[in-house]
Parts: sequence; structure tokens; C-alpha cells
Amino acid sequence: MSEPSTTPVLEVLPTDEPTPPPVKSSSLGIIKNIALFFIVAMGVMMAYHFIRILALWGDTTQSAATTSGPTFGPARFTSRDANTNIRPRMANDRTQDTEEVRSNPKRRLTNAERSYVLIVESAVVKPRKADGRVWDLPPFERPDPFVRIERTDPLKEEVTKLEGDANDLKRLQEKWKDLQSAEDRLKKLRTGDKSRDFYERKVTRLKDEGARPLTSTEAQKLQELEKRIAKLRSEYVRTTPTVEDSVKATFSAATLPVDVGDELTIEVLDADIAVHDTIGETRIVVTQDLLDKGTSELRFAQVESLKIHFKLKSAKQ
Ligand SMILES: [Ca+2]
Repeated sequence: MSEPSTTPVLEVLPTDEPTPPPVKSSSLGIIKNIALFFIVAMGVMMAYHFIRILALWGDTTQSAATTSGPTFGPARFTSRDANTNIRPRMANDRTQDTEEVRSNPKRRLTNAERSYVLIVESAVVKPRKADGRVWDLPPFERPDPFVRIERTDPLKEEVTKLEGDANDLKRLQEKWKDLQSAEDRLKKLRTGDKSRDFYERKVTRLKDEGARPLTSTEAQKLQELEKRIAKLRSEYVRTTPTVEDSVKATFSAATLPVDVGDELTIEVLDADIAVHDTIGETRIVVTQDLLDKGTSELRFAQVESLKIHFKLKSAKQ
């Protein structure tokens, strides 16, 4: 509770005074400290409530006053709306969308309802990793960059669940393959071969663990799961093509539909055979300012420059 903050006060003050006169003043000191403690505690509580009230007040005034969803920074309200009429058409309908989504978490802004597309224009990558090593084995020391954009999206939870189901089936499939190859191996080994024992034990273990082929229903289910996972994931994850062996890559690739309030994780990766190296990763929240600016240049980790562009969808899209 509040103990950690109180103990130092109670203990330190008396010991700091080298020769406190006995009984009387020490009991006076304790009373003082207790009083001080209550004053501080009340102060903290009052500050806490004050901040909460401020926050609530901010929330209500914002949702009542703004005309375009969540905002980050006051800059955009006055000047732009007054000076230019860049985008009056979206001001209201998109706000309704975002407001509706916020008040009803089940209602998700669909990609079709998002008004912009995030174009990844180009990337400049530092020639070496943060630890000073080159990206790839010589003579191809330069990275093979591509960019992955992921929007924070409730769909991910569903995908994770489906992936769990798919992985169970895949594990079963793997186990069956292992059993078959162990049995094959055993057939080829002569009696008395030293490694027979190893494979015999392996076969017994896999059989004990229930290794069996997938039923046709299971095989079909796995196929459907994988299709569905890929489809759902493409709703909130997109990657650019890979540019091979280059520290200056031009993509000009359309990725995700986006809109105000979207939180995006942007990763620049070096394509590799097994595991892709992360060149840099950053997170942005899409604001009206960013959308209005159109093009932005980001710089993070080993990414010297990443140019992105928010393109307004054409009216019919
Ligand atoms: Ca590579």
C-alpha cells in the first residue's frame, strides 16, 4: 500500500538530527511525522483525483468537439480547416465510423472503409548491423530489404487461435512423418547394426505418442485453416516485395489501407533463408496531420531513411 513512501520519512528524519533531546521532542517528532504523512497522503489523493477529472473532461470535450476522430496534437483544427478545404467529405463520415468502433468494440473499421492506402516508397539502410557486422555473407554483404507493415487489429486474436488449431494438426502430421522415416530407416539397417536400438526406441516412442496419419477430414480442415489464416492476416499485415543486395531500395508498393487512429508497426527486414534479420522496427499512430502531410520520412535503428506516403483512395475504391 502506501508503506514504501512513508517509511523513509519516518525513519530518516529522526536519525538525521544528531542529538535529539530525549523523550519529549522525540514524541513530538513522531506526531509531526504522522501529521506530515497525512498531509502528503491527502495531497497525493487530491492530485490523483484532479488528474482523473482532467482526463475525463478531456475525453468528453474531445469526442464532443472534434470533427475527425482521435487526434494527436492540436495543430490541425484551426489552421487547416480554415485555410484549405482539403478533405471535407471525410470529416464526418469517418468520425462516425471511428466513434462507432470505439463505442462498440465488435464493430471494426473495415479496410474498405479506411480512406487511405499506405505506400512504402523507399528505404535507405545503414551498410552494417548495429554490432558492426555486415548484413550478409560476402560477396553479397548488403541486405535484401523488404518492409512489413502490421496494423494493431483485433483480428490478430482470432488468427492466433486459428494458428493454434492449425499447429496441433501440423504437429500430428510431423509426428506421422517422423514415424514413417524411422520405420524406413529401420528396414534398411541390418540385424545387429548398432543404431537399430536407437530407431527401435524412436518408433516405440512415436507410436506411444499416438503418431498416425491425418484423417481426410483433418487434412481438409488444416487446408481450410491455412487459407483462412492467410486471408485474415492479409487484412492487417502487408509486406513489400524484397529488393536484393541493396542499401537503397525503392519499393513504391501499396500496403495497408489505413485511417486516423490506426497503430502501425513498421519493420524493415533483411530477407534471409531461415530467419529474417530486423534492420529496424518502429511504431506509429496514424494522425490527421500525417495523412495531410502525405509523405513522411522515418528514421529508426539501422534504417537511415524510410519514405512512406499516405495516399487518399479514389472515391470509388
Ligand atoms: Ca539477406
